[in-house]
Formats: sequence, structure tokens, C-alpha cells
Amino acid sequence: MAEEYGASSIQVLEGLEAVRKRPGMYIGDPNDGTAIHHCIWEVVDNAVDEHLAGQNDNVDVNIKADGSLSVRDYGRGIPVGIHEEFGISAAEVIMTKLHAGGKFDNDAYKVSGGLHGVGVSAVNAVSEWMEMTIHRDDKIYFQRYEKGVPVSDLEVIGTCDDAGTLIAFKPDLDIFHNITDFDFDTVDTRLKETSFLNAGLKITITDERGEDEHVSEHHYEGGIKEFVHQLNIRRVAMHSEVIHVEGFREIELGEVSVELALQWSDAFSESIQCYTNIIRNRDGGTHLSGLRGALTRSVNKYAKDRKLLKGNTLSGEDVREGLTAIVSVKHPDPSFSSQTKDKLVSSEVAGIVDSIVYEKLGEFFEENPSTAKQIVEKGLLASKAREAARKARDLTRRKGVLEGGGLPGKLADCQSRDPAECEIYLVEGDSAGGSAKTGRDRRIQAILPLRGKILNVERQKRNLVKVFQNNEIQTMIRAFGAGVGNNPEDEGAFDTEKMRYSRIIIMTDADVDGAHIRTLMMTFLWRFMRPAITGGHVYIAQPPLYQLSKGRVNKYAFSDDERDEIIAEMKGDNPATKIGVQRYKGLGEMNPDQLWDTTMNPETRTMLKVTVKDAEASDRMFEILMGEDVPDRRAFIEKHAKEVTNLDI
Ligand code: 0RA
Repeated sequence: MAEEYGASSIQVLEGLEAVRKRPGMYIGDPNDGTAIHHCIWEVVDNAVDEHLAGQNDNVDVNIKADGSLSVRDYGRGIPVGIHEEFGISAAEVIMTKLHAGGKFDNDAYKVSGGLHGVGVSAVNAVSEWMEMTIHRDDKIYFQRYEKGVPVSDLEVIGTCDDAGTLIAFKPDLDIFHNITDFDFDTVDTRLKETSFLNAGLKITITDERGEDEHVSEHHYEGGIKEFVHQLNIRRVAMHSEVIHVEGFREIELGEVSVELALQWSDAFSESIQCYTNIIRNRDGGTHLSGLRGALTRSVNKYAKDRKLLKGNTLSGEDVREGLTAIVSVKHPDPSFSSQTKDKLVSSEVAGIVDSIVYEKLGEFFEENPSTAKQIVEKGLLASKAREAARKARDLTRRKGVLEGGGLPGKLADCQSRDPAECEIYLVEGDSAGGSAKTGRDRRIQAILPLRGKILNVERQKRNLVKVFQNNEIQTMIRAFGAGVGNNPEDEGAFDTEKMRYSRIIIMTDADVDGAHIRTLMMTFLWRFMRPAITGGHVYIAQPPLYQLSKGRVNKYAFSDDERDEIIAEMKGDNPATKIGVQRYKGLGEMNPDQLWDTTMNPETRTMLKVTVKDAEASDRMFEILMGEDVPDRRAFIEKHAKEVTNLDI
């Protein structure tokens, strides 16, 4: 027995060591905030599992001033009995052995699970310390760990008359760098989502770090139905009640259950969020394809039966315009395409979701004919707009081909024909365009000057024809040569393989107008050439803010801090030296050589690469910042105004 314990405890230490050596493999990137937050989800998941087992209705999350965080649940309490195989308490096994958890219970117990489902032991391994307090059998048990290793036995420290578990931990700064604080908004958003997906579970978050304690409470009896209602709160819903569909099917391993909430609004976008066992699947998967198929068929069937279509069929896209939906599947043994569970691949789920949704939605339409009719009419409108847009788009593309190679006159193209080395600068205004043309490396750098404010495409969703008829937009489409449109199934959709330049570089003035123009360009790229952004082809040039001169020596500063540093450096021991400071307001103030030296020379320039963390969040951000809804934008600006510093001051 003793020897067995020895051998398994070595195994445990090796497991913990593996997590500390390669934290990225277990809990995500320890340098960008991913891993540190993942630790929270992992611990909270245990409490959620107790809720799913019908044993827990409350979770309290406390963010402490000392950098630690605690999670209290009111479940059964982690089992404390001695584990037969390991000869230590079951609780200690759970806290120290990777993947432990399923061993103590029936298979149905563990339903939720973090990003990688590694268990709380992985969090323990990367914690400076972790403390576990268990209320069970009228006793309070306590054990402390440091870097995953117990520094005390599991001891009884008191009595109680309730049950549950409190786990507190402090991330080890030997492991986490750069972002080492818990971000309240990140925690709040994620746990709000968790409570929506677990109807009835109350999650309370208390941030004890500031001067005033900040408390946020999430408790939704309505579950995902309430979630959809909230997502649509700023939109005009086409039917007042969120539609709710539930069902299950038996498979060999057990039961697959499906829950769906959906509501159409007057928006143009489609937003469907998919979950498997409470884990978000950002790239959808078989539940999404099952849902889409059933939606298209049930709306078309209803429309055909009522003779609303005049011979047409609505496409899936038309049917889904303005749809907000949550689909949540519980599966005894799901498969995903990757470790991060972004896409569900269990093939049987498609048919299960399809048949449940088709049947139940059909019933809903029969019982609510006026809502059904509105949904069909919205689809017909979408279909017409899409058809008109397709024609305008094809015209733009054909025009490109007809006009001898189709390159726009304003484009100063580069000589090389190898896209890998070529880049195109989108430059604000003709005068800056002129400097850029003269200053560039004409072998690999093309310049496209764009006049002033380009069209805000976010406000033209019902009028895509206008987008495709816009001069500046046509010019960009033809210059990039890679098509237009985000839907890869459309003919002529934007395809990064066809890009004539591998880098699209936005170069605008370093003032408020420049920022606006940059945002308009980004909005266009996001809505019509998204693969360029997600593929990492879009960059933002960083022109300097100041030129500093002393005699014939010129230096450039890209921030106020850098300006002050350079001035101090130039002055050296002689404070009386009066240094020349020129604030660049526009690119046009720089001569071609200066523009090349500071901003365009690939050897020395710095550029920002545009990346996307969360497409859904980006979508909403463009809607808020660039869309029609003024109150929304106002609320956003008021919330974030304090964080903004004006470069001109
Ligand atoms: C295994 C079995 C049982 C409960 C738990 C684990 C459990 C783990 C955690 C982690 C945080 N809070 C927790 N609460 C419970 C069931 C034991 C029983 O049948 O009493």
C-alpha cells in the first residue's frame, strides 16, 4: 500500500510539473490573459457541475485585493474519504491529479467542462497557493497547496450545518506574465453567459480590489430564452415572445438533449451562438448545420403551403436575416474538431437537432400564423435586396475585367507580380498619396489614394446596391483583385488566394479625421472582405507624431513620451539647447523622403497588424460604432470616454 502511494505520488508530481512547464498546452496562453481567466472557468465549472447534478443553486466568485480569487459553491462538498487506489483523500486526488473527477461518480455527473477540461488540478499547479475548504457531514475540512503540492494534511478545522466547497487560489507570477490581473468585464461577461445557460443558477461576482466593493449578480430563471431576449434588447423584435424549443433523442451512449431559443428582429445580421455541454462552440458544427437546415425547410414549407412565395424558394441566408438564436446541446460524449472545442463534429447531432427543430418550429408556425407570415415577408425582402446586390456586384467585377486588366486609374501599381512580396497602401487624400508615390519602393509598394471619407457601409445594409456603385469602393475591389463578399459560397466572394498584394496597409493622418477614415475603411473590409482581416493581411501604418531637430540632426517621435525622451537626450547636459519640435498633423506635411524613412521603409517601419479575437464581439462593435442606433453609440462613448486621450492636447 505504502509503495503504491509512493509511485502514484511521483506520477502526480510529474503531472503538475508538466503543467508548469507547458502551461499553454493545458490552460491556454499565460501571457495574453487567456490562461489566467481560464483558471477561473475551470474552478467555476466544478460548481456548475454540482448545479447540473441538481445539488447547487449559488456560486459566489470573489476577486480579492491580493491578486487571489475564490469560488464558493453550495453543492455536496468535495468527497473527503480515503481514495482506495491512492491512499489519500479523494479531495486531494481531485486537487492534484490531472483529469481526476470522473472517477468518483457515475458517468452522467461531469457535464460541463472548461476549454480543455483539464480539471482544477491544472489550476492548482500554476497557483502560488490554493486553499480548499469543504463543508460536508457537519464538518469543515481545510487543506493548503503551494504550486500544486499539499503543505498540510486535509484537516478538520471546525463544524458547520451546511454543505459546499470554497476554493481560493493565487496565480503564480512565475507562470503568468504581462496580463496578471483578473479583468472584471471578462469575468462578468463570461459568468453572465454561464448563468444564462444554467437556468436558475445564481452567480454573484464581488470585486474587492477597488475602494468600493463592486458586486454583479446573474440569475435567470428563463435561461437561454432570457439570453435571446437580452441580446435583442436594442432591436425591434418581430414577435414579442422568444420562441423556445426543447427535445431529446436516445443514442447508444445515453441521451442527447437539445434546447433552442430564437427570435427574429429588424436587424440584418444573423447571430446564432452554439453550445455543447455549456461550452461555447465559436465555429458552430453539427448542431448549427442541423438548425440551419431545419430553419430553411420549415420556413419554406410554411410559405409554400400558404402560397406566399410565388414559385421562389427562400435561401437559408434570407431566412436567417435578423435572427438571434442560442442552441444548447447536452451530449454524453461529444467530439470536437480541436482541443479548444470550437466546433462540434459529432455527426448524429445534425439529424437530431434538425428533426426536433423542424417538428417543433412547424407547430409554432401553425399556432402563430401572423408571426410566421412576418418571418416569411422578411425573408422575401432579404431575398430581393440580395438579388439586387448580386447584380450590382457582378457589374463591378465585370467592369474590372472589361477595362483592360481592370486596374483603376488612380492606382500607382508596383512592378512585382508576386503577391507575397507586394503591398498596397490605402492613403487618405491626394496630397499624401503624392508623397507616398514618390517616396515608395515602387518595386513592391503600390499606392491607392482614396478621397476623403469613404461610404459608411454599416448604414447601407438595406441598400447594398449603393455600396457597389460607390466609386472609392469599386476602386478598392478592382485594385485588390480578389473579389468581394464574406460568404465563401457566393460566386466571386473575397478570396485571399487571389489577392494581388499580401498586405493591405491603411495609412491615414494622425488626427481625429484620420481615425474616422481608418474606421470607415475597416468597416468596409470587415463587412465585405473579412477574410483579408482574419487572414492577417490588414495593417495600420504608424506615421510619427513629431519631428525633433537639433542642427542638422532629425529624429522622429511616435508618442508624447518618446518626444520627451528624445528632447532630453538631445539636450544632454545643456538645458539651454532649444530643440525644434514639429507636430505632424497630416501625412501631407511630410516630404516623400521623410514619409519613406519614418513610415514606409519595410526595414525600419512599425505597423500594427489587425487581428480578431472574437468575431461576434467585433460584429456588435461595428454595429454600435458605425450603425444607425444613436443611443447605443452614445452609451458606448459615455462609458469609454474616460479612457480616451486626445493626441492633440
Ligand atoms: C466528486 C463527487 C461528488 C462531488 C464532487 C466531486 C464535487 C467537486 C467539486 C469541486 C468544487 N465543488 C465541488 N463539489 C462537488 C459527489 C459526492 C457525493 O455524492 O456526495
